[in-house]
Amino acid sequence: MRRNRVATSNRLSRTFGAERLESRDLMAGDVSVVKSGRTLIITGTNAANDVVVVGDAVPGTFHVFGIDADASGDNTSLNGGLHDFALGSLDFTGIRYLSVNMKGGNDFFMLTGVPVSAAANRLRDVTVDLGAGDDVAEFGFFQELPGVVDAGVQADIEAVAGNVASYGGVTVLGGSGTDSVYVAGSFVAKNFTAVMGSGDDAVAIAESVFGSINVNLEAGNAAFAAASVRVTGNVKVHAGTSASTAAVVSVSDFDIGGCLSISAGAGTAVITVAGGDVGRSLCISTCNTAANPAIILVDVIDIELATTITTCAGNDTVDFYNSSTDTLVITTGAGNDTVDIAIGAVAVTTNIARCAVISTCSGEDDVHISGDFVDNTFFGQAAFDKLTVATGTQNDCVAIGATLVRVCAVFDGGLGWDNYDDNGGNTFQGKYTRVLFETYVDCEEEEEGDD
Ligand SMILES: [Ca+2]
Ligand SMILES: [Ca+2]
Repeated sequence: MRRNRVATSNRLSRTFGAERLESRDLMAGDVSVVKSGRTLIITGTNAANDVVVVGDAVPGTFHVFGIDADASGDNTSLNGGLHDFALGSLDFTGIRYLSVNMKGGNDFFMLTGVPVSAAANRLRDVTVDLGAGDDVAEFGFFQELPGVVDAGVQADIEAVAGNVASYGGVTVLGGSGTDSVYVAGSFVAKNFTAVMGSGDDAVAIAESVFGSINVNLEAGNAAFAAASVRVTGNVKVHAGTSASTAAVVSVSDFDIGGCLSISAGAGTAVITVAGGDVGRSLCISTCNTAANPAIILVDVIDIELATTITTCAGNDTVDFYNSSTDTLVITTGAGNDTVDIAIGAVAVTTNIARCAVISTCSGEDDVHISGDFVDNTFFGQAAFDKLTVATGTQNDCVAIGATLVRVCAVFDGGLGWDNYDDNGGNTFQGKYTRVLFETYVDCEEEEEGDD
């Protein structure tokens, strides 16, 4: 694929790149691109390599470019020659598998423009090992290309870019370093896997369809964002942070057929799951230490089976808003925790969970459960068949309003000086048990009085 369109606008940078060819050879080495059977094997060097692989309307045909993504002047060469967008790509046919090893250095790899195909020889598995160094990998179609700083190069890539369809799996290995993986406008029939290695890593997924997703951000600060995604099977995200690093995980606007499982390590965790359907179960867990809070928000989610939210030792916040599930188990560990279960802006009874167990362990904890309740008028009740709230040791507060419990309600204040606050609008049918609460007053007023 030769692109004369950009020759004029890119003349300066191309000339510059040509002049730097000798030093580039020394600095960047030379990327090997070979076909072995039906596999395209791309092997970088331990220097910074920038490679763009573009599919074709003809399934199995791929065009490989060596570019200069960071405008550093060291245009990556392929098989000993320059193949940037002005000079033209290295072309291959009959390819069904991509195997990429970028090795060390701060590398840039992009796969784009692999159209959906019904042909027998359409693209299957893709494996990209980014190796050591601070790397960027991109799959699909982007309005703006993360990691590409040269406007001319960006325009060249955009001119050939398109959605990516893989009928196998896509695997990315980040290795050490600060790595970023972006997926947009992509279809991955089987599993998308990212194992990001040490360093501060980020994985961002948008406007894409997957068989399943399995992301392990491993050590270092961890960021995962998925928006507008549809997944047939399970989504599993693990941010294995240490006590000195943080995890930020956001999943929004989604339809997941299987389980959504998010786990974070010992560090600070901010986990948001908003707007979507989970076909099976939702599981969120953190192992945060006492100094690190976990902040968890579940908002406008329909979970078919169980929801399990577990936090550890920090002062944690768990908000479960406008969502429904069969079984809801929220367990916050030690620390002063707040659990808020609420619905808003509804005029009907909303089933939050058939069975809910809220347990806050030690620490001075607050548990609030309410329907749509404003100024002594309740518009809708938050409904449960069975509801158990146990606040563990130390002085806790349980506040309930606009809530219907049909079968069995149990409130256990545990040891400590605990408050139970009835905000009105509650209906407790069947069995009702309230034990180990010393006072029945407005919790917030009581807390202010303590100050
Ligand atoms: Ca490299
Ligand atoms: Ca890396």
